[in-house]
Amino acid sequence: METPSEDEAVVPLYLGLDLSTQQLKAVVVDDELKILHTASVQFDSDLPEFRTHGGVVQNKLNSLVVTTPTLLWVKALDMLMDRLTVCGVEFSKIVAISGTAQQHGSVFWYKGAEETLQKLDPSEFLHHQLASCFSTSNSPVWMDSSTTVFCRQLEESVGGPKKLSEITGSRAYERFTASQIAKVAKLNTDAYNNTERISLVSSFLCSLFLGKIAPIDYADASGMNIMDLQTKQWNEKLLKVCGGADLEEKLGKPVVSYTNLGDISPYYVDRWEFSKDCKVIAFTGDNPASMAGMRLGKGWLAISLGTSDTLILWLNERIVVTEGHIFCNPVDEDAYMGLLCYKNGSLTREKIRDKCCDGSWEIFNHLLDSTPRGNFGNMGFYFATQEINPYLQGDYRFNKAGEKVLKFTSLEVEVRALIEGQFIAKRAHVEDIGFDFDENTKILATGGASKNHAILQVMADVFNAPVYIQETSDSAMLGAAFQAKHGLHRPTDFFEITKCLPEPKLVCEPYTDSNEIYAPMVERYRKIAEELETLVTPNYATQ
Ligand code: XUL
Repeated sequence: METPSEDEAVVPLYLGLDLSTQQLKAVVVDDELKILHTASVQFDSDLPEFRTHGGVVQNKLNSLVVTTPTLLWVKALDMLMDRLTVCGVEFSKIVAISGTAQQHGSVFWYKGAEETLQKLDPSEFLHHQLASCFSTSNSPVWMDSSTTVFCRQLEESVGGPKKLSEITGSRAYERFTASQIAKVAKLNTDAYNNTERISLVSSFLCSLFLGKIAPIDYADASGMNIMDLQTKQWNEKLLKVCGGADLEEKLGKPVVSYTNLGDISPYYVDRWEFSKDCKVIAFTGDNPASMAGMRLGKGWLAISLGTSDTLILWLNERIVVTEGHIFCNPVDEDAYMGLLCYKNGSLTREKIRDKCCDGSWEIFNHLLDSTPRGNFGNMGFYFATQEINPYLQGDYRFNKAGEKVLKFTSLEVEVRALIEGQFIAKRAHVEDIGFDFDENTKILATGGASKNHAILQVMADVFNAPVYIQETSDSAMLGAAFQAKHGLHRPTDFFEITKCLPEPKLVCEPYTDSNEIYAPMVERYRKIAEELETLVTPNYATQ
């Protein structure tokens, strides 16, 4: 067999897309997963005709209703393809595509839409051809919280929130897709009846590349409140409550997250000169894709410190949780992932920084470093906005004797109480969601505050585990590109595919007595949270 000359040798490229709330982005990587090109389309500024703010439209009569015009996403893809061309991307070298999108949002395809997708004219823009393909012109997105009544119905239909969580991995949440579908079926019945298929935002974007309605992947399907995590099938009772007999058909059968779905639509071959052999790998939600992008394996826990703090972790087994979410694992179909979201992240940290340190992180870090681990037995929990887990708002301070106090004796005690309190609560929740802490536990810190060494040291101590950081940002988009290569090369394992990438960097290790100090404080937190929560009645509609 002749070896191809250098000119003939094809250098394979992979394309990863990310349809998030405010923008659509793409990355092209080479076979070593090195970034070659990126491009993006900002919804508010690049597509002002849709009049979105932060990529969404808040309903004027009911602020709980938050949507995005579906056609905006289609038009954004037309623009993104142009921008990738301008960057010099050689589409013909792309061998596989995958993608990710904001979770939970839904797209309602009008009758006949799949046929339109199959017969796209390469001389026309997508958004011209798909203009009448949606039975609801606005897609509900994850920021919508208007479906409380449907959430309660879902829970009641199976025997309560715990039972729903046992089946689907989460109790009912307004933003999850099942209650959103139930709302359309009940309140917009004509549109529902005229709907041929329902996609998640991820599988919708995938459909545009596949030229037919793409299946929903297991990981993103776990954010719907309708898939049985055990059997990975839609649950019959829940199908019935949400839509009725035909909902199963409208959703199609879910698939493993790294499924190779086949060849790209001829539209891209003719219009953008993609190879006709380019494969489309199932698209997934942004949190599962982030897990892939961070290459989070067994024993790893990712803590993202941003506007809202988010924890993602690898789970070998699933347990039933009433707080937090269990999803199917996007890179290993036999495993699971845990997701914990907190509303009080950096804004709450900044509030205490402003109050105690004149807005200076330098002073904040100095105060943090000048107090001992364990904070003389003082503990504080600060919820500037209504927290989901625990369901509390306000500031709660406790002294060594466990008495509630209005103020601490010094600013440094307040600063340490905030940071320790945030991590102590997270450690309790991580334990509750079934994560096994042992000597192999490692933490990957990401997000804005992951640059703050003093905060990371407290993280290492409270979790009694080493803390690492990684250079990469845009982990969801990169995860999609890695998944493109992974899906194409199955059965090779995901971590084998991505081992060419640099290892995360160790930044902090826990002191040897950390567990002795913090394990009892985690127990104290559990009791405090339980007592405080019994004093409030949750109004889940705000979540
Ligand atoms: C997770 C969630 C958000 C969206 C937005 O449950 O609602 O993280 O995925 O990107």
